[in-house]
Amino acid sequence: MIAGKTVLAFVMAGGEGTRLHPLTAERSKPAVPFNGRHRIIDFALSNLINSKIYSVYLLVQYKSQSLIEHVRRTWVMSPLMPNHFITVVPPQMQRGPEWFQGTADSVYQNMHLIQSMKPDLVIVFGADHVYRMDVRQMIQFHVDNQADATVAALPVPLSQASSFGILKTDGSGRIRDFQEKPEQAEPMPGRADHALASMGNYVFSTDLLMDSLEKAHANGQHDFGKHVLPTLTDSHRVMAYDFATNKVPGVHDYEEAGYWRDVGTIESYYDSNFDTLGEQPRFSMHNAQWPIQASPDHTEAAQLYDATIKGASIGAGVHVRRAVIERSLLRRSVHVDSHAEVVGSIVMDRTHIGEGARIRRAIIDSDNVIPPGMRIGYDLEEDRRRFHVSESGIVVIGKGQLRP
Ligand code: ADQ
Repeated sequence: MIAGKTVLAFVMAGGEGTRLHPLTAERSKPAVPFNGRHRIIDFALSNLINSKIYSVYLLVQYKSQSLIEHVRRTWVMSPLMPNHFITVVPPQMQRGPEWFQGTADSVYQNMHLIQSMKPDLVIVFGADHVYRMDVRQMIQFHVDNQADATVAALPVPLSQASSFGILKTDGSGRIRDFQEKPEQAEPMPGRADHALASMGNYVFSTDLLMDSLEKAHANGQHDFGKHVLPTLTDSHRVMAYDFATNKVPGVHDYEEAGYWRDVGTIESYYDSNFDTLGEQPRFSMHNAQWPIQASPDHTEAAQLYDATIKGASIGAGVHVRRAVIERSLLRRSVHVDSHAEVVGSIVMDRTHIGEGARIRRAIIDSDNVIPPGMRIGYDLEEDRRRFHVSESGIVVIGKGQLRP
């Protein structure tokens, strides 16, 4: 029970993540590794579990194998508690021959799960964001305001508004207008350079959700942001929950208040990883009172020999010999040979960096072997011919793209 209500959670983890290519070439966006040991999905799931919301269906679709394996390893609930589960739900064509056609359709196709549990409230959360949130506070807000639906919201710079659902609220916080990714968003009252954006996290009263999903389906509509929410704001009490009011314990003063990032592009993914580095990071991965769980790992400790390490995150099983690692994140079992240099880069599991290689401003996915002496990030023209290079010049090497 949260705020006196029974709650069922759906986490929509089926996103294709095309803008994160090639990191999403073999896995869905929520399964993309983040920081030293995590995957992006771990934020949404940790927030729910830390909020004592234990009945969770995880809706998966595209390239879900690695996500399913990660959830099986990391997110096992006690078999003794029948209402405590994180269950992966692939499309089962329960309502016709089609895959999930969009976010609303993914829940529509699983309405039988709502009918069998009969919760008071259904919460529907995205799986693609880096943040800490006490979800109970949002549910309490929904109940206190006698809302039919509640959308978590925060201001974003106007220049980014076309990537989000943009809300207009009245003085009481009730949403009067919802536009999904408008070309030209109107600024918020009192903040000329910002618009109020949906975080893609919703609380619904159960009856309204079921009714809206049936109607949307009958009209050939499949998306919460494009279809369901814009049609509800006139007829129902849909409230905006101000994420800035959400308080999570254990956050340090130096961290950015209300940190939340949609890590949907290579740039935002790269920046958000680096936000976790430093003596006073913008977003600390260390918070004993609100932990972000990662998969249990029995890899041996890292071993560093005559290495120069400046501001880095070093995962278990990493071996560095007489090399320089600067402002970088090395995930599990990365090997760096003598005289190599890794600067401003993210290097994922089991990648081997050969002797004398020099890597700058790159993301190297798992299972690559970088040949001795190779330069990456120094000549972007050359890098473009062999690798993916993002708009701002971050070189991305896909999983296992370089093998001997
Ligand atoms: P987007 O992030 O563009 O906008 P979308 O790509 O639909 O929306 O993804 C939302 C969530 O649903 C993600 O976690 C994704 O993995 C998942 N998802 C997408 N398609 C799915 C499918 N077919 N089956 C299952 N899961 C699926 C949304 C909202 C905006 C809001 C932003 C905030 O539509 O209004 O501003 O999120 O980032």
